[in-house]
Amino acid sequence: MSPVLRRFTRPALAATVATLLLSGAAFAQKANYDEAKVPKFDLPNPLVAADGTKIETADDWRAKRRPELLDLFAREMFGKRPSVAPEKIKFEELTSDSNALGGKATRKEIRIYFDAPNKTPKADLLIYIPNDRKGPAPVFLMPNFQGNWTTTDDPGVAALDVAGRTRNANKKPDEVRGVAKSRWAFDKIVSRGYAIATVYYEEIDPDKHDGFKNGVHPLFGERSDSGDEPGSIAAWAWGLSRALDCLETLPEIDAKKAIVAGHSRLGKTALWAGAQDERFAAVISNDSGCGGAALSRREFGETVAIINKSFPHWFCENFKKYGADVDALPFDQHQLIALIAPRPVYVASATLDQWADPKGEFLSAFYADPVYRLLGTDGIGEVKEQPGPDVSVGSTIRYHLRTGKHDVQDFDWEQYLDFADETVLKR
Ligand code: GTR
Repeated sequence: MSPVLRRFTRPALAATVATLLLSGAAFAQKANYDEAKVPKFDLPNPLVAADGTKIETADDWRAKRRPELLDLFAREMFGKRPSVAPEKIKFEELTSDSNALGGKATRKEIRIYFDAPNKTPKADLLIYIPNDRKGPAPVFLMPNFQGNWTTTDDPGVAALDVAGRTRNANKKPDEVRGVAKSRWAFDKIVSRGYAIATVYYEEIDPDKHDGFKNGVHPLFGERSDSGDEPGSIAAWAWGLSRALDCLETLPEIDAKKAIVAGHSRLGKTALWAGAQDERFAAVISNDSGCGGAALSRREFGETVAIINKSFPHWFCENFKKYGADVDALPFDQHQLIALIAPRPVYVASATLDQWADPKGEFLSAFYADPVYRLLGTDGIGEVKEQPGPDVSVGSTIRYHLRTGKHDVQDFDWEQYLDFADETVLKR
């Protein structure tokens, strides 16, 4: 008997064996942080179609491989793309103040109704638009975790008692005003000529598993047992596209230069939103990890088995079967990045965020490169390996590994602003 097994008492051992039998994925549920234990794997080739055809031209990619991959990610991971009759979506400007951020910006709050006749569900978009601009401003769209009023001390932003919220649920909304402001470099962004729009993700869909009865899910119609009904990430991504619809209505905003960004679970969301909705001019994944930029087959840090167990509502049912066998996935996350091509994409990691597998995040960016090249860009440029901390590398595909924890910090924003200047603005 191995020393590990000997440590169990008999009943505990029986219980463990039962758990292992119940879940083939149980072995994978302890996170590995040892590079030497990363399994050997072959990555699916983004430029070979499911029927074995080589994808050799940009037209082949567009006509055959891109739709096929989008469909596979929808069917096997995020769930199919939700839809709601466009006439149900309405926008209402609630506030507008041209003297925000010490006079540098105009602040707007716009309510998005997802089912206008019923006034609910709805989500408020908070926007800061630079006052010093020559024309419509390019814009970052980035969802937030705790409410628009937590991103800033600005007392002009409404604090709302959002139904179904899972964070700070025992606190009055006003008690958490500004708590997340270190992640939101509003001043820096606006001073560089960009607008920034944010929406509280739990207004789109609360982050809990209630059988998809709350948030926007009921609008998507009766759920079948097909296994590809949309999970929460699909719903949040859909909400970001509706936020972009709203930005398109504002003359002060250049919605053709909208960059969708997200941190962590919302980084996964930004990637899926950007992959599907080609109106997004660029995509930023900040520490998105498993189910985002990190390669699933590395099983380093959080794994497909672990994420499906902890967050069963994020992905569709079909994704669950891959926890026990990631090699059976018909794609890996480099192909999610490739679906953004030829549009610029930024993947960022943090040194202390091993749970998100920084190396796996880099490798996804790296292995998306052939698609970017096929589509006529310079992809990741001359980069051949993951860089050390605190340097931004690449070209149309960019990457950095920030020193520090799982977070969004000023260093990250500085890189994103340079990236936006050098890619989106120059196009
Ligand atoms: C973690 C989860 C990650 C990441 C993170 C977050 O608990 O395991 O996949 O999404 O939450 O969103 O903060």
